[in-house]
Amino acid sequence: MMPRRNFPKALFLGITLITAFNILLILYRGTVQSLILGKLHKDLPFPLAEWKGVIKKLSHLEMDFQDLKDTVELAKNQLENTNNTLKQMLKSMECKTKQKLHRKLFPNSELFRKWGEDLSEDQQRMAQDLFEKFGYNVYLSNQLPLNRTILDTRNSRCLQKTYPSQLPSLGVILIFMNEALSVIQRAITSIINRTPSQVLKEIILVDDFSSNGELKIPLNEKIAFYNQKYPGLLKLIRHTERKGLAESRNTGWQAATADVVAILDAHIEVNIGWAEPILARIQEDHTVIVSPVFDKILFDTFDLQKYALAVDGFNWELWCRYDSLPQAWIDLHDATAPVRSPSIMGILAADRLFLGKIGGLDGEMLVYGGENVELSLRVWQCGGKIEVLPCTRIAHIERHHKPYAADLGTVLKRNALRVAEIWMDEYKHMVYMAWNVPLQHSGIDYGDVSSRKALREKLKCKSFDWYLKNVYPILKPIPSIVGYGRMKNALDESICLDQGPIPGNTPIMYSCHSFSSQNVYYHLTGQFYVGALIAEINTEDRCLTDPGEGENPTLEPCVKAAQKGLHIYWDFKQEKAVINKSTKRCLEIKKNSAGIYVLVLQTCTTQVWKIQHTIKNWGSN
Ligand SMILES: *[C@@H]1O[C@H](CO)[C@@H](O)[C@H](O)[C@H]1NC(C)=O
Ligand SMILES: *[C@@H]1O[C@H](CO)[C@@H](O)[C@H](O)[C@H]1NC(C)=O
Ligand SMILES: [Mn+2]
Repeated sequence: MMPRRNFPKALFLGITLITAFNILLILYRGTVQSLILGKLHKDLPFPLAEWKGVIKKLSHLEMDFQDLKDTVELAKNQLENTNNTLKQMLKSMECKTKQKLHRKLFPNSELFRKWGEDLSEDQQRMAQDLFEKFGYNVYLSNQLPLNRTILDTRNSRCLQKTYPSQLPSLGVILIFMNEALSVIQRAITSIINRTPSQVLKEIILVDDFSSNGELKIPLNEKIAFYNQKYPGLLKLIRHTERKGLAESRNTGWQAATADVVAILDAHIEVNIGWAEPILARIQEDHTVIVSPVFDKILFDTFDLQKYALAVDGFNWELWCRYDSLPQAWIDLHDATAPVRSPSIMGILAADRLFLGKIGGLDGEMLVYGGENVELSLRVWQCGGKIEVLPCTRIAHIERHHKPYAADLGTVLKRNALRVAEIWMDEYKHMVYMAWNVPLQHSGIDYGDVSSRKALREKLKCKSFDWYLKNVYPILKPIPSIVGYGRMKNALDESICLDQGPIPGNTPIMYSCHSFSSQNVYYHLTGQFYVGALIAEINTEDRCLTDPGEGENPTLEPCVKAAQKGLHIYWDFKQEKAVINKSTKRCLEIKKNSAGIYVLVLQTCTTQVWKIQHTIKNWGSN
C-alpha cells in the first residue's frame, strides 16, 4: 500500500521543487540585474542625476564613455557566467530530483529513515536484504574504507597521559557469528592501525559456526593477506557447532598466549590510544578486569555517536544498563582515572592468567545475555575488581535487531536464573520475582551448576550480601514480598491487574499477558507494587493507592506516597478480599457502561482475589 501511495508523493515533491526553482530563478535574475545596475551606478564617476552635467564636459566624454562600455561589457560577461552557473545548478537539481523519484521500496524500513535517498530500486532491495540479515547497514559498510577515521572521543586530558615504555603484550580476541566480512575487516584494521605494534602480539578470530559463505574461503583469503603483511599476527579458530558467546570467548582465551587479552565483539572499531591504558592498568594490578567506554556506531549511517562516561550496571532481571558515575570518582577531579564499576557490558580486557584462575567465562551460559553479570559477580566476589577506563574507547555497532536470537527473552531468563543460583545466595529470589518465575518448580532448566559452585568454594569467594553492600548498593533487595505475579479477581480470571497506560497512574483490568506491566508484588507490610519490579535506591516502585476520594485507585511512588500519608496499605490473604478494614472499602471490579470490567474502591461485596505465586507459606492459613 505504501509504495503506491508514495510514488505520486515523490512526483508531486519533484514538481513542487522544479516550480519553486523556477520562481527562485526569476527572483535571482531580478537580483542579478539589480546587482549589475548597482555596479553600473557605482562605477559611474558621478551619480546619475549629474549625468547631464557630465556630458557637457566634452574633454572627458570619450573616456567616460569607454569606461561605461567596459562596465557594461563586464556586466554582460557576469550575467552570462551567472546564467551558466544557474543552468548547471538547474541541471544538477533536475538530476537530484530524478534520483528522488526512485520509488521508495521500503518506506517502513528503519534502514531508509535517514539513509539511502539516492539508491536505485535494485540497490534498495540489496541493502534491505543485507539489513534484515545482519541488523545493520552492510551495504554501506561494504563501501566505507576499512581504515576510516573516526572521531577521537577521548577527553582531551587522555592525550596528555604517558605510559610506561615497557608494557605487557596484548592479544585481541574477536568473536563472531555471521558477521559481515567488511565489518570484521574494519575491526581488524582498526586494531592493527591503533595498537602499538610492539605490544600487539596476536589477533584471534573465533567463528561460532557461521553459515555465511563470505566467512568461509573469502575470510581465509583475507587472513592470509593480513598475515603476509604481518606474519603470524592473525589466527582463525572455527567452532564445528554453535556454542554461544561465552564458549566462543573461552575458545579465544585458550588459544591466546599474550600477557593480556582483550575479548571484543567483531562489530567494533577500536579508537586511538585504546590499548595503552589497559596494559598500564593491568600491569599495575593484574586483578583488574577492564571495561572500555563504548561509543555507538549507528546501524544505518555508520556514524559515530559519542556516549558519556558511565559505569556498567544491571537490574534484578540481570539485564545490563548504565549507571551514573560514583561520587568518589567525581571527587578525584581526574577525567582519566579508572572508574570502579559493578559490572561489565560484555567486552573486556584482563590479565590472561588471572582470567583463567577465576574460571574464564561460564561456558554453560547460552546464546548471550547474563554471562557478563556472571563474570562480574565472580570477579568481585572472588577477589578481583572491575574498572571502566575513560581513555579506552571502543566504537560498537548497535544492531537494529539481533538476527541470531528470535526469542532472546527465554534465554535471558534462563541465564539469569543460572547466575542467581550460583552467586546470589538468599537474594536469588529477587531475580525469580523480577522475571515472575516461581521459586520452586520453575520448569526452567538452567543447566548443571555444580562445577561453578565448586569453583566458588575453591576460590573462597565472598557472599552476594558482601557484593551488594560493598560494590552495588543501588540494588535494594526486598524481603517483605510474600506474593507476586498476576493478580486476578475470581469474577473473571481472563483479566489481570495491570499498571495501565504509560505515562499515567491509573491501574486497569486488562486481558492477561506475559509482559511485566502486569507484575504485582504484595508485601507483608500491606503494599502492592504494580508493574515491573524495580527495587532500587534511586528509582521507586509504584504502589496501589486509595486516593481517599472518588472510586478509582491510583499508582503512586511508594516512598513518596508513604511520606505524603497516602493510603497504600491493604489487607489481603490468598483468595480473600483486598480490603481496608478501617474504611471498609474494598478493591473490586465492576462493569462500566461499555460492559468492561474496571477497578473500583467500594463497600465490600464478596469479591476475592488470587495472586499467582506465594512465598514462605504465606496465605496458606
Ligand atoms: C587508508 O588507506 C588508503 C590506502 O592505503 C590510504 O591512501 C589512506 O590514506 C588511508 N586512510 C587513512 C585514514 O588512514
Ligand atoms: C484505610 O483507611 C485508613 C483510615 O482511613 C487509612 O489510614 C489507610 O491508609 C487506608 N488504607 C488504604 C489502603 O486505603
Ligand atoms: Mn555487540
